[in-house]
Amino acid sequence: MTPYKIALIPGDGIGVDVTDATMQVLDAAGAKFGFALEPTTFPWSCEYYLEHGAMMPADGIETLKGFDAIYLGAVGWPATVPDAVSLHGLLLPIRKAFKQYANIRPHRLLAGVEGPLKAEGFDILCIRENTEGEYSGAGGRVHQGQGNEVAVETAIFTREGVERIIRFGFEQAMMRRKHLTSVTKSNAQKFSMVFWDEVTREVAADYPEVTVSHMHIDAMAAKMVMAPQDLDVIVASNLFGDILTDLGAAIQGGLGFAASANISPDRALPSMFEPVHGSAPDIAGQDIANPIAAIWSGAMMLEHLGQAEASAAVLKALETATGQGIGIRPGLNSTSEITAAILSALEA
Ligand code: GGG
Repeated sequence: MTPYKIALIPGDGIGVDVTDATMQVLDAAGAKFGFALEPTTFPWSCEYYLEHGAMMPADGIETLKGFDAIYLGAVGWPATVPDAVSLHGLLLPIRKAFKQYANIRPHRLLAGVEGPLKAEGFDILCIRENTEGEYSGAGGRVHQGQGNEVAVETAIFTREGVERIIRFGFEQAMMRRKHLTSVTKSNAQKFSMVFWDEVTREVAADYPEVTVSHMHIDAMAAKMVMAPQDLDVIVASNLFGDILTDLGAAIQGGLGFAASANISPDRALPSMFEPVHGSAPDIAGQDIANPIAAIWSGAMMLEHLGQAEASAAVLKALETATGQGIGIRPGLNSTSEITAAILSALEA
């Protein structure tokens, strides 16, 4: 069988540690299920930026076009490169160029993990709009450094962009418990978010089996803490989804457990898989980062590549390890111990 061509971007900090762990597990899954991954590693990162003045080469997007999928560790090294530069120089352009408009982030408790709320039975799928909205990069600053300085950042919501993410959310809800909550702030943001609500109602007409709720972001934050078990699929804008998924990660035990997929429904374009967490420079290279979120993201990549059985086996191995108490709390096990436990469960 032809190997899957994977563009590997370990990035910065613990991105490198968890990418290495993930590839060990995915390679083992390939050996077990009869497929191979052919990774090509790209050193695009803050270190690359310091050397070349850009997070990736000018033809970086063109280079990624020929791959079946992209796997990314983490980006950011704020001591040397401002976060806005690293994010807008690598992650966001890739999401936009390949129309990876659906950022899927699953939140649930893995076996053996309690999380701070002990929210047993909570199982949320957050669908975050990934290519426009508040992260469009439209805006500017004038009179910089002066008393009359002005900064403007425009959130862009297009009918195409809103409609397709809402529809994506409904499709996911149809495969789950058939409940969708659309998150806005349409009482305060009277143009974009009212528009979002209108489009949600239009799309909902095509999915009569799905129960729809509308919530404001502040109320949703409270709801996720008070009664996360009541939620199924959440659809939110780029910024709101980014914030809510860190909250979801906290409820599931921490950012070390939060996986994500940036999906381009256009199969001719590569989708990108990455843990939700950042590069955590303070713990980089010390063999202490939790690789679970990264490996779970790798399992999502296998599923996207059509290797559903292997994907399920990786997730099962992951939960066998956590069920045995491995990696369930920060500092309990090293990166290599957690990876070894997952590998041994997978190979059993
Ligand atoms: N592994 C993901 C990563 O490096 N995240 C850094 C970050 O700040 N991401 C913001 C975003 O996902 O939009």
